[in-house]
Amino acid sequence: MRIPTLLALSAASAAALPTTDRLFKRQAAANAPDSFGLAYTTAPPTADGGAWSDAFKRAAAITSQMTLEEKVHLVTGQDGRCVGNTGAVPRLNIPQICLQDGPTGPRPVDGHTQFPAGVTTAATWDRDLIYERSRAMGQEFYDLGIHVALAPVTGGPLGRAPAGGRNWEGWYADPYATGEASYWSVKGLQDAGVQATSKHFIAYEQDTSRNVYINKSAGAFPGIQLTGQLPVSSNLDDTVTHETYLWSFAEAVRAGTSSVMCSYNRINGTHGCANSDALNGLLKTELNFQGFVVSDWGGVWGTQASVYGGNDLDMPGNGFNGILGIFYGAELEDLVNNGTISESRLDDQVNRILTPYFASGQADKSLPDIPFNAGFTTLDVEYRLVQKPSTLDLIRKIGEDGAVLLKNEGGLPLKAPARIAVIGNDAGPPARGCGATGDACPIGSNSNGTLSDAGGSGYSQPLNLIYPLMAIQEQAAKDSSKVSWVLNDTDIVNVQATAAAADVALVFVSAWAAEGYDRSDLNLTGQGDALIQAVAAVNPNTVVVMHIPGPTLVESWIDHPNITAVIAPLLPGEQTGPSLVSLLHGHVSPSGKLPFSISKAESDYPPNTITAQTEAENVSPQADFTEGNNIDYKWFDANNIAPRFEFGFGLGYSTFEYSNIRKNETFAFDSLAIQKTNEKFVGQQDGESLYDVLLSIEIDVKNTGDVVACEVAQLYVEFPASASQPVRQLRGFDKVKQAAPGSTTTVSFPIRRKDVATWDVIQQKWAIASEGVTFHVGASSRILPLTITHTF
Ligand SMILES: *[C@@H]1O[C@H](CO)[C@@H](O)[C@H](O)[C@H]1NC(C)=O
Ligand SMILES: *[C@@H]1O[C@H](CO)[C@@H](O)[C@H](O)[C@H]1NC(C)=O
Ligand SMILES: *[C@@H]1O[C@H](CO)[C@@H](O)[C@H](O)[C@H]1NC(C)=O
Ligand SMILES: *[C@@H]1O[C@H](CO)[C@@H](O)[C@H](O)[C@H]1NC(C)=O
Ligand SMILES: *[C@@H]1O[C@H](CO)[C@@H](O)[C@H](O)[C@H]1NC(C)=O
Ligand SMILES: *[C@@H]1O[C@H](CO)[C@@H](O)[C@H](O)[C@H]1NC(C)=O
Ligand SMILES: *[C@@H]1O[C@H](CO)[C@@H](O)[C@H](O)[C@H]1NC(C)=O
Ligand SMILES: CC(=O)N[C@H]1CO[C@H](CO)[C@@H](O)[C@@H]1O
Repeated sequence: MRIPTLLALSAASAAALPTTDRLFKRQAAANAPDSFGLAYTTAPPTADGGAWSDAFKRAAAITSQMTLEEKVHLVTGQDGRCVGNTGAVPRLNIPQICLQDGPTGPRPVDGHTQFPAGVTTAATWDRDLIYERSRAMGQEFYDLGIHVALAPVTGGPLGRAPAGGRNWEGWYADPYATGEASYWSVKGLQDAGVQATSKHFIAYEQDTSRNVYINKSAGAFPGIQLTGQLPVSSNLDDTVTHETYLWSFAEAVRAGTSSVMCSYNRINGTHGCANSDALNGLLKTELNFQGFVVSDWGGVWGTQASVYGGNDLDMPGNGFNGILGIFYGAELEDLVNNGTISESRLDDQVNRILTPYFASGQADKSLPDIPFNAGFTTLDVEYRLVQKPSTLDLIRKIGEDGAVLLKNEGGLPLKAPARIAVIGNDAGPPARGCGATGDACPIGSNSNGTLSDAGGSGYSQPLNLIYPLMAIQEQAAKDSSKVSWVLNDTDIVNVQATAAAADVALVFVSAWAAEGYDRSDLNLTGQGDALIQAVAAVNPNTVVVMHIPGPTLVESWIDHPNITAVIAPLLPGEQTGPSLVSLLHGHVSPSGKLPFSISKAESDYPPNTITAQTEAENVSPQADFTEGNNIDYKWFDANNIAPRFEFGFGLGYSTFEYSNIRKNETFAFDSLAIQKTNEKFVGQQDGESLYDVLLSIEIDVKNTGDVVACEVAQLYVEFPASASQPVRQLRGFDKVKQAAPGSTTTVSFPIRRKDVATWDVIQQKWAIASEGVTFHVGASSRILPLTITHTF
């Protein structure tokens, strides 16, 4: 299916429509394909900002005192000590606002934490841990003097492409669950006093051909190839935009995110950072976003287009030697002076940057100074201890609760073995160390030790990487067990000799991923499969540990009778060793569940989710989202494909029984919105919100095993066939924590209007399923023993 070519309205005829029509008539007033989005000349200006009304007044009072030059300076990236810096206005006490990577912790500097990646945190399915991780991370950003954390990833990518290079930075291959994580991760960062950046808006689902703007006459950017190819265009219809890709950003706005980063990809042919439909329409009008849009670094391709299109802050602008394009600046000043861009639009840009700055409290209590220089040519890394001892406990717990036990035929927990063999490079220390100045731990290859985090701007240096072998030896010393190891994956002779002589062989494998490209396949990296097979051939108690960033094929060995357990801690951060040992030895029962599906073959996922063409083949590559809403498990359900391990699946050392599904029809107004969106629904009355809770579905979960354990209960909604929706869609989850053997816990899933609504393209509103829905509840997307129907 190709997206039909759109009728482009001229700016003049678009301006003739009343504001709301203009902003919602996307079919008509869309951005012309392969052009900049010039359809709207004004973004809806910031209003009182809901929760930010005082901050907005302070911002507006400052903005009104600024000269044109000062305003332009502020919205244009400047050289400075951070990866991104706004222009300061010292006369009015406005400092350079510092923006710094990234989603697994601040970088680069020594003394902070390498947190578990988003994907591992997602696998805990624990909103409290999602919040606590961001809160602790936010404190580290704050203590390093960073105003704006370039985190979290809130659904771009969402995980449409199983091989996506950056999926691990985000959460679940599902909009609802990613929405929950977006909300709690934004809130956690901001409660620590740092401003959050929700990214990447929108439909940023592949790194192949993301094609950053490079000023060819200014020089070359290290590692980025010069190309004349435009960024890939994500082409998706209105329904899929709302029901799948916008959902998690709505939750980020509800949590009060300070900023949203627009994406490198084009959307329906128009650059993400110049896309008026997306930024002015969806984000600033429909979601009522009151903060600032910041371009991804090199995401701006033209000043006028991007300011019209709804981007507020150009990054890195004059930073990085101007190589990623110096837009805004003098050109913006000219455009305002000659009336092409109204000064009120520029005022709005400034207000949008200053309002969350005031709201965050950062103007009233200056931050610690910044102990690094992350500029383009210099990288001065200093040591400032910002890691708290309690953060190590927290990330160890996330590592424990986010590891997914995929297979267990008696291999785990370990039964006080006398001799343990540890096999594989992924168990050991990185050969080149964990340098602070580069991303040496790891970058470019995963064959340099254990994979605790993946690569790119989402990578964060560990303070102390406690790798698996180290932690296993520490435990073995207490147990008087013998540990032998071979960390060379290709030294099969020694691998087999060592594995054969042990009571249990722990074989460590990984799959590498990094920003800037996508995985070339879904296989383990290097010799992973061969290594596992070599070990399993000689040891009847082989336990596989997988450090993986997303879907990874296990078919060539998963049914091997000598493989007695398989556990996937994903990317657990710097406490990777201790958290794994807790699970191996049964100090804690595993309770992680997959935030994506693992298939039997790569071809089982939706086809063509990575558009890969050279510049010669196609200067304007297109990614048509033909699978619609059916990403990940919804595709397997719709096409009756049996996955190897389904979305939401994970084992533990105990067992749980689900029973007694019932409704609790107590209504509750939305109590979570820090900023309210403008999302509308059919039949809406004054005072009602799309996020009001209509009823709750309750169930009982009993621990029927022998050990204290946690269990993630999940709720999926099935719409009537007439709604043309995915077979089942996740709309609730809850983690039963520390359930004692024999105990029963009541789980309650609140159902909001949006959870049982579909997007009505004609009315441009959500429509609650009037024919009613069926709720399915259970332990995974395919283990759903309980059902109940409800009519609204
Ligand atoms: C893309 O274009 C389609 C077709 O006109 C439209 O319905 C949809 O809302 C657009 N998506 C975005 C994100 O602008
Ligand atoms: C590109 O670089 C040239 C040479 O340094 C400079 O004159 C020009 O302004 C730059 N253009 C942009 C958009 O950065
Ligand atoms: C306004 O200024 C811009 C930037 O210098 C220039 O490209 C454009 O042609 C000018 N427009 C008018 C109407 O003067
Ligand atoms: C790993 O083992 C292979 C096969 O024995 C050998 O050729 C290679 O040199 C070893 N690598 C290292 C780093 O020792
Ligand atoms: C990935 O693994 C499968 C199954 O082991 C194998 O058939 C396939 O050739 C591998 N693909 C690549 C690109 O190595
Ligand atoms: C399992 O391990 C034993 C060694 O204990 C070996 O003899 C046997 O061949 C292995 N099984 C398979 C299927 O490789
Ligand atoms: C129904 O839900 C309300 C609100 O959460 C709660 O106060 C009440 O106890 C619940 N009733 C039953 C019977 O569980
Ligand atoms: C021992 C080992 O595998 N070293 C690798 C570490 O990473 C570098 C760079 O990617 C490779 O060249 C080495 O072979």
